[in-house]
Amino acid sequence: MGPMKLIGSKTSPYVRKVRILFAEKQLAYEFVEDNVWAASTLVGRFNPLTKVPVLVLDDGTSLYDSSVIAEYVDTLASPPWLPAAPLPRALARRSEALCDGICDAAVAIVLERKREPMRQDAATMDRHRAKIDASIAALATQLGESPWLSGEAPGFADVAAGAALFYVEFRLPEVGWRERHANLRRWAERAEARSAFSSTRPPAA
Ligand SMILES: N[C@@H](CCC(=O)N[C@@H](CS)C(=O)NCC(=O)O)C(=O)O
Repeated sequence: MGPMKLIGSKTSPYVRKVRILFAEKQLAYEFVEDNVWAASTLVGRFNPLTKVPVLVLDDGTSLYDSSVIAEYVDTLASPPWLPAAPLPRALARRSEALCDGICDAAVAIVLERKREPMRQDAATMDRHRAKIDASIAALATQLGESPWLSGEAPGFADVAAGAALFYVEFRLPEVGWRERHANLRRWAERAEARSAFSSTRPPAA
C-alpha cells in the first residue's frame, strides 16, 4: 500500500489545514506540490474543479475539498479531533466553515489585487474585508479566555483557525488581528509552539 498523496501548494490555506491535521495525527503522506494557476497543472485530472487540496488514495480515489479531506483524515487515527456528539460536532464544523470563509474572502482580495488597478473593484474588496474582520471578531469571542478554540486542548477548530488566521497575516498583514485581539495573539503563540503549525508555515514570499 503506497502512501496517500496530498496535492497542493505550500501557500494555500486550505492545503495547510489538511497538512496541520496530518502532522497533529502523525500520519504519513506524500506531499505533491502543484501550482494550480500554472498551465501545466495536473490537478484537473484529480479534481474537475481544478482546486487544491486533493487527496489521492492508493487505489486512485481522489478526495476533495479540504473539509471532506480533513474529516476523512480525522477518522484515520485516534483520538478524533472532531467531537462525536451531534451539537459539538456541528459547532466544530461551523468553526471550520467560518475559517474557510475567512480564507475565501482573503483569497478573493488577493486575486482582485492582482488585476490591473483600473479593473479592481473597491466595493467588492471592502465587502470581503468586512467579512474577514467580523469573522475574526467572532473567533475572538468564541475563544474568550480559553487556551484553545476547542477548549482545554487543541481541536478541529484550532486547525482550521491556524490555516485561516496565519494566511490572513501572510497575505493581508494590514488586518492586524494580533494587535486587535489580545486573546487571539496568545492563542497564536500557543499554536506556533506546536510543530504541526510551525512546520507547515508558508515559505517567505
Ligand atoms: N473550498 C475549497 C477551496 C479550495 C481552493 O479554492 N483552493 C485554491 C488554492 S488556495 C485553488 O485551488 N484555486 C484555484 C482556482 O480557484 O482555480 C477547499 O476547501 O478545498
